[in-house]
Amino acid sequence: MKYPVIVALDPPRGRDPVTWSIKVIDSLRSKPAGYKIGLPLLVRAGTRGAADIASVMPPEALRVADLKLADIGPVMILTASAAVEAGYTHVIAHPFMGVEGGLRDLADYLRGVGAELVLLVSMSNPGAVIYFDQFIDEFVLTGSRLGVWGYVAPATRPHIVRRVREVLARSPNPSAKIVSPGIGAQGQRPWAAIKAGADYEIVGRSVTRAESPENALENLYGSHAP
Ligand code: BMP
Repeated sequence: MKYPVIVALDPPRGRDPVTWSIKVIDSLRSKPAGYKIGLPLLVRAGTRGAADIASVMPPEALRVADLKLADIGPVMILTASAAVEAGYTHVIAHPFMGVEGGLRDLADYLRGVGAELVLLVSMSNPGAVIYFDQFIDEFVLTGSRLGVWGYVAPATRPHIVRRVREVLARSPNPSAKIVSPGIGAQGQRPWAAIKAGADYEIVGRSVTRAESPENALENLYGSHAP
């Protein structure tokens, strides 16, 4: 890993999602810490396509399935298991369904197969202040009870990242990870979330849609050291 970045593979419309993703990964190789796929890729490429994409990622890369799960436990397991079987190591879920009959089932399933749960505690869009931001502490404490690997918190509002880090510091697992989207295309500068306490920044379009994703990543991260 050269940069603490997870690259979001959201293929543009009109491009073959698998070919496009493999080209991005070929350009970036091990420079980012990992790669993230989500519904824009899965609904078009299916789990077979997602598996082909996972198979070209460097072995040490974090392979994040951004499913943003929000359902009853057994149904979340059906979805998460498809991503795990396709080679993904980390699964993102919403927290607001709660633990009983929801997140506990998912956490137990993922632990059993050696995969990791990541909870979304707030989002990078401005509207997230209305609901998500009201429950940051509760969401982090929920994750802490479940022993989650980490949390998604918005790079666009660094005070939320700082708050998650503060709550984690008093929790049983202070070294849980924070991953932060919102760099580049959504307006935030590289390293802003890392400086606020995140472990990884999520970057999509400003890297993946460049002529050379490698040069774009270097231009974003190499020239603005923290
Ligand atoms: P981009 O850098 O192109 O804006 O991509 C950001 C990525 O992070 C997208 O895959 C998006 O789904 C995801 N994301 C986000 O932008 N904000 C959030 O709060 C949570 C996300 O998962």
